[in-house]
Amino acid sequence: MKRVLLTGAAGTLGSAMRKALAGWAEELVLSDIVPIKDLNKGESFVACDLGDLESVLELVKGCDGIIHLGGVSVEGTFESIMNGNLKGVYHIYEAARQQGVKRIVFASSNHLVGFHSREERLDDKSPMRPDSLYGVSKGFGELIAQYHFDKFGIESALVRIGSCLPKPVNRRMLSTWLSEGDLAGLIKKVYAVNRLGCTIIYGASDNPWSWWDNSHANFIGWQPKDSSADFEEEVLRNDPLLPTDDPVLLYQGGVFATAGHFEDK
Ligand code: NAI
Ligand code: 15L
Repeated sequence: MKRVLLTGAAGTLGSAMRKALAGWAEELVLSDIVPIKDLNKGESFVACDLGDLESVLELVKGCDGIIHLGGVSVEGTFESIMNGNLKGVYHIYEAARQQGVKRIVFASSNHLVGFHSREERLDDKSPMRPDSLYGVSKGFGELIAQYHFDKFGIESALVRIGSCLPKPVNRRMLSTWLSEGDLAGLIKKVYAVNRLGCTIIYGASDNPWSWWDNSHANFIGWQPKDSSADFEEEVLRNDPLLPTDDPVLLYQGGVFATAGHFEDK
């Protein structure tokens, strides 16, 4: 890879991916609305609001790949989600189309399917059941990606990330955890595979209690190396058992599914 754009580079996953992908591309173009000053060799920074098309068109110029992590990452007002996630993802794909970028990693989310029961095992054919406006925005992003593949041949990995952090910290994450190393490994595979298409991938490590089946995406050759099993004892000790009738246990999205409508707060 010569020049790869990393949006949301000042955020939690952006910061983790900067470290994990160091040296992978000749140049990693970091972008965010929050400034980044501690640039390493091979990194540059461009401040950009994803809601502004002209700035995004300029940002994407000369890139041969995009890792799109930027935007609102939890539930919020429709206004904030519209700018960061709806306009943001459209602008990224429109810029890719105009500037000739052929492959994108889109950080989708498990909250796009968060209203499925924890009893279900999901794959790429499972219906979208968003648990929040945030989840809805990820569905919009996936459809924008599909449209750009069908009409313009721009390939995407639609990574429905579970919970990506250094280690799982509650019982739910024994199912949803994705290690930062496994996410970086997936990104590398996505850019190495000959033909990607527009493929949904559940972003989870090799967790014994996973709710998700990625066998449709085996052709990418991604095999997560980490497992929440290594943290099971610690998690079970620190996260008290809830009463079995607590509704938060019903849904894969957890509190995103049981919370009220954000705008009512
Ligand atoms: P984060 O909130 O830490 O980072 C998001 C970054 O996007 C922030 O630095 C923020 O300044 C930037 N941003 C927000 N609005 C923007 C705008 N209008 N223009 C430019 N930049 C803007 O989120 P995190 O945890 O790093 O997640 C990264 C991506 O992965 C997000 O798209 C999130 O939805 C997705 N994701 C993350 C999961 C996780 O476990 N961390 C799970 C599922 C999905
Ligand atoms: C997400 O989509 C969020 O970005 C992250 O903050 C976590 O809440 C994660 O899902 C999760 O479900 O654990």
